[in-house]
Amino acid sequence: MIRTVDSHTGGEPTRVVIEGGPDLGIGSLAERRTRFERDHERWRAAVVCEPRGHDAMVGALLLAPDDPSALAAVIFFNNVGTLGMCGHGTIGLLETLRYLGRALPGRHLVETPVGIVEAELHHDGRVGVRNVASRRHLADVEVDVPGFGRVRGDVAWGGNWFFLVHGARDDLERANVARLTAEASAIRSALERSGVTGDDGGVIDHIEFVGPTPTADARTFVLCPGDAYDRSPCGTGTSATLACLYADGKLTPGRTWVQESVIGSRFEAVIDRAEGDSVWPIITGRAHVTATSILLIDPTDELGWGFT
Ligand code: PYC
Repeated sequence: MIRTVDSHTGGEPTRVVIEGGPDLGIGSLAERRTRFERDHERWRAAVVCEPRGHDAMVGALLLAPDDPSALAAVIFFNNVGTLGMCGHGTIGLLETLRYLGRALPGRHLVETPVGIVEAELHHDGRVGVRNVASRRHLADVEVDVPGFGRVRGDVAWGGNWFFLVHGARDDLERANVARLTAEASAIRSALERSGVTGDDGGVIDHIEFVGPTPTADARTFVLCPGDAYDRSPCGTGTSATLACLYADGKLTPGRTWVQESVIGSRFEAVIDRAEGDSVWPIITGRAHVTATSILLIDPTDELGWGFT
């Protein structure tokens, strides 16, 4: 029996596991994430994949924090593996903990495998997440993408590795999701073939198109590692955008940046601090609880451990 609370943040779902998760032993959260990836693949798929979930579902395994002053520790996961950090998921987690009576308005520390983030739960329900240090690693990288020609973009870290494509060829509209998905997926494969990685050797598994819109500073389409697109403006992707804008001298600390998703939901973002190449963004959005559930795994169900 696995107890969960579902929410969505700007349309992107988060399923927080509050009871019934695997025993990951002791150690740092990064070590516990490695154990989770090595030993609990089936459990991950059972929680987020069909028939209980779907490709866009992001899970959040709630764990005891190492630091007793932190509110929680969390490992985010999706249809194909784990994530370093997740902005929309952290907003969903805080709303879930508020709903459960476990978080009051104010500032809370949340441990993630890539560092501690600070989440401020506002009285009106908005949540501001001060993300891990974000930075641009490579500017103007050119890759040959079969079927799409030469594509240029920046490689940046926002808690996950992103490739931010310069100049989207399609409008960033829902009607174009299939084409945007095909192009982003081809770009990700091309980057992998060309050996372009993050500065820690990390796979660039998120692809982001950024384009203009009359209703915000930018509109984005983000393809996540398992080929689902982010319905929200993507918190870690927005952080990567801010890092690139800062590196180009186009955004200074303190100025609000509004980023819109391909379905029109919005995050407000601001660079709270900058030092050297790094910026510490605060991403603010709102989540809503949609369900509380007990997930059951029938041992006689051949598809009960999930499928994609
Ligand atoms: O909001 O950071 C985010 C995120 C990552 C993957 C899906 N959402």
